[in-house]
Amino acid sequence: MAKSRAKSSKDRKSGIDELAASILAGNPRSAARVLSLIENRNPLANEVMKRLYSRTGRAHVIGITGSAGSGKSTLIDRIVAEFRRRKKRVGILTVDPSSPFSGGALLGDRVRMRNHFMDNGVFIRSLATRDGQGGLPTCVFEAAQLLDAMGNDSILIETIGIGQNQVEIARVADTVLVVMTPESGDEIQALKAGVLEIADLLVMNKSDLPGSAQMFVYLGDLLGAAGVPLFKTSALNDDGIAPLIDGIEKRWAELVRGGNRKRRILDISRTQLLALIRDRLMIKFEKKIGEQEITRWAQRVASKASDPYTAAETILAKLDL
Ligand SMILES: Nc1nc2c(ncn2[C@@H]2O[C@H](COP(=O)(O)OP(=O)(O)OP(=O)(O)O)[C@@H](O)[C@H]2O)c(=O)[nH]1
Ligand SMILES: [Mg+2]
Repeated sequence: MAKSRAKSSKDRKSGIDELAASILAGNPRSAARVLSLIENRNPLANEVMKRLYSRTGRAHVIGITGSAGSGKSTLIDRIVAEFRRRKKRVGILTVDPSSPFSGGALLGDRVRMRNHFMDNGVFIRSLATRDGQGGLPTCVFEAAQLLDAMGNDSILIETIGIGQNQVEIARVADTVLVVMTPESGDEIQALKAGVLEIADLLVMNKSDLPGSAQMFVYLGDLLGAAGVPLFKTSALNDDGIAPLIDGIEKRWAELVRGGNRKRRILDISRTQLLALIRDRLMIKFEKKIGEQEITRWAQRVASKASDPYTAAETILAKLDL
C-alpha cells in the first residue's frame, strides 16, 4: 500500500516534469492543458508553474485596453501579422473579467483573429475568469508567464478598459497600449482622469472614419508634455501598423536597456505574491468557514446580539493564521 502510494506520487511527479518540459519546448497542446488547470485553479497548475518560473521574464508583455468595440481584436490581428513578418513568436490572451460567462465576446475575438489559428508561431487563448470582483485575477499573471516560458517573444493581452481592469492590466504588462477612436469623445474625460497614467502608447484606431484628423490633433495636444507616443491606425484597412510595431519595439528596447524593467519586475512580483496570498487566504476561509456560519453571524449582528467587530474577530480567529 505504502509502496504503491510512493509509486503513484513518483508517477505524478514525472507527469508534471514532462508537462513542464513540453511547455518549455513550445508545445501548444500542453500549454492549453495547463491553461485549463490555471483557469480551474487546479493545484497541479502551481506544480507546473513552479518548474517554469525560472524560465520566464524574456517575453514582452503588452496589455491592449480600450473601450468595447474600439477595435482591439482587429488591431491585434494586424499586430500579430506584422510581428510574424518580423519572425517573432506571439502569444495572445483575451480576458473579459466583466462578463465571465459570456461566450459571445470571446467567440467574436476568435473570428477576428482567425487569420492566425493555423500558424504555429501564434498561440491564442481566451481566459474565462471566475473572479467577479472586477480586477484581473491571478490566473492572468500565471497565463502570461506560461506563454512566456513557451518561448513567445511577445504576449498580447486584450482587456476591456473599464475602471479597475484598466489599472490592473498595467500591473501585469510591461507595456500598456490604450486604443481610442475618432468616436471616443466621451472617453476624453476618462483619458484626462487617469488613462494617461497607465498608457505607455496611445493608438487612435479607425483612422478611416470621419473626424479622425481632428481627433488625432486633439489627442496629440492632450498628450503633449506627457511623453506618451501617439499612433494612428486603421485596423480595418491594415494602415499604420508597421510604425506602431516600431514604436512597440522601441519601447521594449528602452525598457530592457534602462533600469525600468527591473523595477517593473519587482512591482509585478510583489503584486503577484500578494494576489496569491489573498487567493490562498480566501480558499482557506471558504473551506473553514461556511456560508451558513457567516449567515448565522450576520443574524447575530443584525439583531445586536453581537457587534460586527467581535463577529469578524471571532471568525478570523478560526483561520488560525
Ligand atoms: N471603420 C473601422 N472599423 C474598425 C476598425 N477596426 C475595427 N473596426 C470594427 O469595429 C468593430 C469592433 O471591432 P473589434 O476588433 O471587435 O473591437 P474590440 O475592441 O475588440 O471589441 P470588444 O472586444 O468587444 O471590446 C468591428 O465591427 C470591426 O470591424 C477600423 O480601423 N476602422
Ligand atoms: Mg475584442
